[in-house]
Amino acid sequence: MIEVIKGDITKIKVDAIVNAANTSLLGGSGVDGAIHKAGGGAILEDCKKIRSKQGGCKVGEAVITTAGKLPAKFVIHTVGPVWNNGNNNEDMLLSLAYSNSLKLAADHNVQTISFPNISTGIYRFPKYQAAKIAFKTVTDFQTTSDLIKQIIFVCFDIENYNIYNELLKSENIDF
Ligand code: AR6
Repeated sequence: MIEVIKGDITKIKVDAIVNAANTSLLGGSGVDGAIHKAGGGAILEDCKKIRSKQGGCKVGEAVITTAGKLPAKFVIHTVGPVWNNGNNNEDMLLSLAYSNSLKLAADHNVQTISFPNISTGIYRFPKYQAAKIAFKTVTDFQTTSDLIKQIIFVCFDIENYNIYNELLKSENIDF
């Protein structure tokens, strides 16, 4: 089941919260800052351990840590692409950020997962295009695996919320 809600992703109870991180895994602003702030230092500690093993996280890939004080079991940190005119594999890399997060979640028996609107803030990916990629990637995943029962798109800004609701309605026609 796909749901769309408006709000702060750090407040919603799920098995795994996805973070729109950067390749350093050392935190930042936007949703990354909010997740580290609300979750506490345990998340950064885990991120540092991953850094020392594999040197961060590449664009389109995902890693998993504790959720610290957040109402979740895990945080899945993925890195979306920086929008750069659309000629640098941005669409594919954004899709990979979603699909690799879902694969990692399924590997950890996650049944409920929440996603922010990856790359649509500081990384400037056009919102409508990003939302279409997010929907297509998660619906494709659901046709291949029923391990994850609930996928929640958590929109922070009204523009994304309106776009996601529009797509949710049109996607439902096809289901
Ligand atoms: N809950 C849900 N969504 C949020 C929240 C929140 N608390 N706060 C912001 N958003 P961004 P990016 C939305 O900029 O574009 C960081 O510094 C926001 O409205 O957080 O992938 C990282 O460290 C937007 O729709 O992530 C990277 O350096 C969406 O989250 C860089 O930003 C993504 O915006 C990643 O940039």
